[in-house]
Amino acid sequence: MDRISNTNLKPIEEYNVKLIASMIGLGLIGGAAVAKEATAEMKVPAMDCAACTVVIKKALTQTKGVKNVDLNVDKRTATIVYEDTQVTQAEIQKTIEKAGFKTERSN
Ligand SMILES: [Cu+2]
Repeated sequence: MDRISNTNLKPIEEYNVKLIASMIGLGLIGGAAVAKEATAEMKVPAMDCAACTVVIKKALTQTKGVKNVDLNVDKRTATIVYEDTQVTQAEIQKTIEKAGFKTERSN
């Protein structure tokens, strides 16, 4: 019984190694080394208190491809780091606007 499962296991292990290798090749795994990161900077004039930032941050962190959200209430700016293979700056701005805040691109 042990013998049979051992011989059955080997091709699966080999397959997994090949699969992982091809995933690295495709850039599906491997993290920052292969991912293309971009930064979107914008003004959010109506973002004037902590409650606003909570709403905006929640909307953005639920957006695929968004890696980091930095909101500055005093300056009314938003700096978002994202993977440009998964989302665009225009989509990020649309997300913020859907949450109720107009945006002005500043980069
Ligand atoms: Cu507010």
